[in-house]
Amino acid sequence: MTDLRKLAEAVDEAARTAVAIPQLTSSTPLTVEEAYAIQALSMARRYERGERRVGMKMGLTSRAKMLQVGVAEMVWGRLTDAMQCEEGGGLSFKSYIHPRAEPEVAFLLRRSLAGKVTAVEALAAVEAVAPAIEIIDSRYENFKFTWADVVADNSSSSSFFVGGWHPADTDVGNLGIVVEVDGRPVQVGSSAAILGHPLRSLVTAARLVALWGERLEAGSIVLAGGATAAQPLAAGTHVRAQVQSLGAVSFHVEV
Ligand code: OOG
Ligand code: MG
Repeated sequence: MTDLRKLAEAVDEAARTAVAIPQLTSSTPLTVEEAYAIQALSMARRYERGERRVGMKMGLTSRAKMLQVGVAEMVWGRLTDAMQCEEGGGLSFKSYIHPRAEPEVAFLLRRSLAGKVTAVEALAAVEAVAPAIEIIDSRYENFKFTWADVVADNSSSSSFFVGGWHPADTDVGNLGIVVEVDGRPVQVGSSAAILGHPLRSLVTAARLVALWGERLEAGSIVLAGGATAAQPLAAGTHVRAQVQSLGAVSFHVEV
């Protein structure tokens, strides 16, 4: 029988020490169900170290993202307080393996959500919306993985920045997005790239977590998924994502 606990320890240690590992599936065939069990076990190790769950992230909700990593299925992962970085602050490059930044839309929930919900119900559960940047850092060598591998690895999530919150009725349907590195535009897109509308990602998030007996908690943050391809980071650079109507979110990569 596959020892899921050992595999959870391997991805957790890779994340903790910033040392890449071979894909789990290169030595162990895994179903996506097993992969989500590994993710839960590896995140449990973080909670034991004192981290607190603050939300969830959706991933591979845009074509740009799916094409970049070669996985055509949506994924989700768990966010903890230790993963949230101060907007405008620094990111320690050496704490990551091969970090990338991607522009996202964040939802703050005022009511819990789970299972099959309509877009109207999902919107009614939203307290506020904000521009965000997720730092993804696959724990696998060469940033290469299968669907099961990436799920087991908490869907590559490693850190995130959230900009200023705006009222829930702010339309996030088709907002222009520009990611800049040192003032140069490097990625350009629209929030409509996220399943046609980021709210659809929230609807999907509620459905997917329920399959694993979870719900999106009141007070938690949900990241809708990258709207453009993710930008590889270099030490010493300044990264800024500008989202129309929502403002900017930025950080600098420390050497
Ligand atoms: C997988 C995680 C995808 C997103 O926003 O699409 C993701 C990856 O690209 O490594 O976070
Ligand atoms: Mg993401």
